[in-house]
Amino acid sequence: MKRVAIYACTLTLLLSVFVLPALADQMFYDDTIDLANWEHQYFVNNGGGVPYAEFTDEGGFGRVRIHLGGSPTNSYVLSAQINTSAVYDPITEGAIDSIDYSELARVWDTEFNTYGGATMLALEQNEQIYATGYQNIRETTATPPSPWYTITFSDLVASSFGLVFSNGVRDFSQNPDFSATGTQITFGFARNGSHTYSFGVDRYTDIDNWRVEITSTTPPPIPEPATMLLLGSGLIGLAGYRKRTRRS
Ligand SMILES: [Ca+2]
Repeated sequence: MKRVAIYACTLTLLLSVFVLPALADQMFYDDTIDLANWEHQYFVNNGGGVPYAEFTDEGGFGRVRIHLGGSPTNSYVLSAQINTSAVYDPITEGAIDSIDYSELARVWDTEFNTYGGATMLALEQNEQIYATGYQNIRETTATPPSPWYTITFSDLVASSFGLVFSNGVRDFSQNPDFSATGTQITFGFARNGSHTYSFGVDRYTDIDNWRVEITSTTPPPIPEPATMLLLGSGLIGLAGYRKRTRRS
């Protein structure tokens, strides 16, 4: 019985020290891409034609259509999709130390021998969109539709995100506020594409299993009651055990 008791107390102590602070971490996940949870906006830069983007529900996954305009100037579109249920509040949940992101992505259709589209992690803070650098979704040699690829971004910090201007350009000298005084952050993803052709084209890329993992090791200034209770009961339990062993 004594051995069981000391194990229980030690386990409780370990839990209070190592497990509970990790509760500050947060994970957002969407494996159906239900559009009811997503807001969509896009940013374009083009002197000819009318570029735009669409976000559609394909039954269990999502599809972003980017329509690029024709000449005379280079056409660029950044399409931002924000998951309105993926809200992180640094004030109550702690400063963000780093973010890992992954998604399943494929190119459904594209023109000629291009990448078809690129993806990035995006977020909204103070009604501004920020996005990371991009990763192309496929090799140019593959004929679409491509297989589903797992795309990952690791150890992202505030400076990994640049403010998105109305023409889709990202400014990496302006970053979101990940500190413990930062306002609410809503996560999503972005797609972009560009071309210099004299005619309009459509590029379609699909997304599934959207996943954002937030690490916030900065502990809140006041320990949560659950932590105090666990730590307290662990210490009291160990003290009690010591007393009893001394007597015997
Ligand atoms: Ca799915």
